[in-house]
Amino acid sequence: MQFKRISICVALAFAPGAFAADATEATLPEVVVTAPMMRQPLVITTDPKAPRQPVPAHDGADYLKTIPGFSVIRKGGTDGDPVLRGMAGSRLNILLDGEQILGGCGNRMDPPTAYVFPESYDRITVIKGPQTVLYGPGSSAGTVLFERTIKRFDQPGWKFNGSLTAGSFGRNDQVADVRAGTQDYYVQGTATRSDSNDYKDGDGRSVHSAFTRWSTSGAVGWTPDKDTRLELTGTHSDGQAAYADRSMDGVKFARDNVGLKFEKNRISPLVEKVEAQAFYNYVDHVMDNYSLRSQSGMKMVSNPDRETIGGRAAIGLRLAEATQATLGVDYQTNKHTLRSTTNYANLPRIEDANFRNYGLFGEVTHNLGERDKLIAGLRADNWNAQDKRATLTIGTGMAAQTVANPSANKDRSDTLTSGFGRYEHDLAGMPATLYAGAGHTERFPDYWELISASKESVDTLSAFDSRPEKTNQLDAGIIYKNDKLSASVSGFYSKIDDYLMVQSNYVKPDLMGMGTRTTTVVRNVDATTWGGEASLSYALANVWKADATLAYVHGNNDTDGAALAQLPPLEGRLGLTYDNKVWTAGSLLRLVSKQDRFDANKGNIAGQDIGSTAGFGVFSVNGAYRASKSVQIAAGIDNLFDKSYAEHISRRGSAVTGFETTTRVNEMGRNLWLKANFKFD
Ligand SMILES: [Cu+2]
Repeated sequence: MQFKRISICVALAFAPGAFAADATEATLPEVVVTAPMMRQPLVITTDPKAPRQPVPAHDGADYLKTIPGFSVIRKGGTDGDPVLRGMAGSRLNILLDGEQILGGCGNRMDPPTAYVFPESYDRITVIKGPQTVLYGPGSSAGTVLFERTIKRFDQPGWKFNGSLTAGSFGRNDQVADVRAGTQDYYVQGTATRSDSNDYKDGDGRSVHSAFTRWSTSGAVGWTPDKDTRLELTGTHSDGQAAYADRSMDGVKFARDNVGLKFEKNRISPLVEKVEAQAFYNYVDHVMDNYSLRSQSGMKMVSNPDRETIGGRAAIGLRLAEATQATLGVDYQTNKHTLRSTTNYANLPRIEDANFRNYGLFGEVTHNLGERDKLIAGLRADNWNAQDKRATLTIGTGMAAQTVANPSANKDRSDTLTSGFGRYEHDLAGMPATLYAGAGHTERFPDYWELISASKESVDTLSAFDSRPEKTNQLDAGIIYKNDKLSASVSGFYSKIDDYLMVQSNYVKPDLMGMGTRTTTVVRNVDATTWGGEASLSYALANVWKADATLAYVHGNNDTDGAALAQLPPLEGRLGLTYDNKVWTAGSLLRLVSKQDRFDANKGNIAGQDIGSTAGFGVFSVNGAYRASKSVQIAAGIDNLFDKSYAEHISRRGSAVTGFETTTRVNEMGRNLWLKANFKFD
């Protein structure tokens, strides 16, 4: 049964089949308005090269938005923070070809997705919930994998994949990906560039949001036989981006990367696979208040950097006919430095923190007969973090004071455990799978929760002693697929102990002990969340297809007796597509409900609640033409009725000279785009 085979193959979940399939499919993909249906429990994959509506910024976060359950905290035109089921930051593990990358910006201009150029990958995989332990520590909300698919060349050959995009507000993107090889060797070169001017919201107000981003990457590989691969990769990328939510812009987002990967399949009946990889990621970020905007007040500039080094080794074992296991170790260390003032280039970089983690993990899949399956995993992480800040800056501007850091040179270590178990059952006589699982994740606080922007704890001037966050989550759902109808429902219920909440405008005694001041603190609170996503796709006739999706999350901050902050409201999407294999036409209606469950000034490392928001609806249309096997042209009008709106969780608008200040950073008004995809071999 085809359905079952697919689900087994992913449950083996060993860096989903790097050799399994090629990105090149028979036909060019249709316009994605909502990500493809979940085909295996908790796993969704989507093609980053396919045209998408609304046209995404060329960064990782905007691409995830087409997957129900995801939302993005908007800051400007690009580099928003992705959020899954209301969970942001390091609750979502984001891996680039298996590598971790951590941003440099203390004010979160650069989530990991800011260093993702989606079209240089072949697939995006999302695994919802704490239901795998294979991809690094702490991923309590989910895991996102941006990956290339490398296929050994049967005979000498080459392939080209590319795209050109043009759109409103000066949007223009160019992407080229060339692969060539023989049976034994291959090379790949990829270049992307994406550029946009400031966009306008539905009321015609300009939003300070222009960006330019580019990337180049290369790979050389050795494939001496069909089961062995050794690959060396390198990436250099950079960009600049205007921010509408703060007083500075990002003028440099340089990334340098080197990776080495080895994998060997089918070693013996017992050893199905061995894989090992090592990587180096370096991020050099500069932000200032004068390069991309008219400066107001004092000149400010800051230049943080971060080096992240890591590795992973895993072995896939066929323990018995029905039992497969993956065992492995992973390692990650990162060091962050910061230097400021306009003279920064001549100053030494001063380390403010470093982190190190060793992980040990094992995951087992056991088939119980034809229709039932058990999957379970366990992981242990040994963490260490050092606070290298001698002093802290309390207050801003004229009120800023430098004080001794109470946690200067403190060192903390924790051993954390995570695990999950899941049961999957294929119904008899029906193309449906039911699943239910329980997971536990312990997440070490990240740089933004312990160190950055001088965050304090309630009692002291440093948040360095914040406790790890513990998530206990139940996940359950159903997947159904027959000729005409595909449907899936995934629900969750989560109890989070010591949820790491970031609270701004927190009132504390001032340093003299005479009055009060406000600051940003990190608090461990207890929280409960529940919700889920549902998707439905129905083929009305050969050429017509209707889609509907729904996503909802409800959360309580149990400690404060309030709504949990930064939760997106109920959202639904309705799509209708006509596709005769040559021409396609589609429409998308996105309906978002009001959100009056909020808790002002509370949230996460990327954003805090502002207030309630009204509901809105956005209607978009698209069309595409497959000119040949190699060329596809797609076009769309997003936000056809020029609705002016902001997402509930988006950041507060900041006063930028020459721009109107809005409550939140507004989304794009009506915009047109045209994208051509090319594929030759
Ligand atoms: Cu920054």
